[in-house]
Amino acid sequence: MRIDIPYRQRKAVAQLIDPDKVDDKSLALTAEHATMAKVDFLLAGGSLTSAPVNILIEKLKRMTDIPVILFPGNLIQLTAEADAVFLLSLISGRNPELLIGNHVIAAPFLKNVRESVIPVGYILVDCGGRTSVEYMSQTSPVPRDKYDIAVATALAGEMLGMKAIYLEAGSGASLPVDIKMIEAVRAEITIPLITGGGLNTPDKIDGAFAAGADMVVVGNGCEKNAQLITDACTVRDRHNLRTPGI
Ligand code: 1GP
Repeated sequence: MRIDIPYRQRKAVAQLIDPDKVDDKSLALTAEHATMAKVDFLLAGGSLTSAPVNILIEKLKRMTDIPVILFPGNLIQLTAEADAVFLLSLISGRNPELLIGNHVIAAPFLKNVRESVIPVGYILVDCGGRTSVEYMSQTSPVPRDKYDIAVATALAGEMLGMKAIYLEAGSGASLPVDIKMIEAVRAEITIPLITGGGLNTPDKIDGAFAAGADMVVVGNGCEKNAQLITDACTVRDRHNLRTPGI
């Protein structure tokens, strides 16, 4: 399936589901809430998981028609079950395995589903406190207030052919990516802008959309508050009504 991340035409909400944090009962509830709220995409993955992501994806596809995107935290999570795959390049870091090494290993596996592969320039931003991504990737995030570095990194990602830029605060971050950083990156790139990490209230989601994010990713917040995904979609709908086609 070919999936396009929206770009300026409309806003989208993606819900991240970590296979280790759901059982069959909570997954069925999550799928039901997401379907009712009209979530645009489900992202499946996590930094470090023990439960198999392919099983999670199979279950999700039985439970809902929402497109499922693999958001792989590592090579072990690679599967062709999803409707699309984020081929993440950690362009804020200087770890060669996460810039090309893992991609070389993944490419033969992904060649038969290549039309569903979405190359994403993944930019980790320091949002206070060390995140799992930072530790697991052994890379330094972009400092929270260095907007120019984030912009230059995002531009480089676009020029390298990435189809989207993901500004990541890290799952469960105490603060989301700074609004001014989202605005600065949005002003310069001409590909979809995704942000996530610490978006655990409707106000924070509203701020990210208002600053120019095309898609927000919510994860932890929904695990703690089931209403958040509905609220996130309400905020999305308000933006889409206000600025159709912008
Ligand atoms: C993590 O951006 C996602 O990759 C989601 O973060 O779990 O903090 O919502 P949260």
